[in-house]
Amino acid sequence: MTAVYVLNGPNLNLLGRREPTVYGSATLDEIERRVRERASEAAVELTFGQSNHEGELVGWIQEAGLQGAGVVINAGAYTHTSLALRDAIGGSGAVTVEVHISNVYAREAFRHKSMIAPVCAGVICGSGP
Ligand code: CA2
Repeated sequence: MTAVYVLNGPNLNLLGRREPTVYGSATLDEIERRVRERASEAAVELTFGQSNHEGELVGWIQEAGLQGAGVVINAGAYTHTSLALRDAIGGSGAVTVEVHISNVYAREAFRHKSMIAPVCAGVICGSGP
């Protein structure tokens, strides 16, 4: 069975409660429900997680790599800063797709640089929750 880890980084637990004009009105629980529905239709074994802690995200990425699972990650602000996440993705061997709710390229210049994009299979951004 195909396995996928869907990982969410810092502050994404606040989705739907603040800044709806930027990030939409869906909560992370609602997003998880939708993703679980799709995963079950596609017979994908899903692990869904959110953490405000870089090390916990690193742990899940390593776990995914060891299990031969893929990773879909919205690393939040760590996208732009985290060498640890980049090394985890690159070193784990987990095929990883970077996602963002907002179009980071239409926002501040500091959001245009992704530390993790070079070790990801692809990037999706700006399509909302
Ligand atoms: O657009 C995205 O998905 C981001 O990954 C969201 C990050 C931001 O740092 C990235 O540049 C782009 C921020 C997540 C913060 O989430 C909040 C949600 C609701 C209220 C406040 C913050």
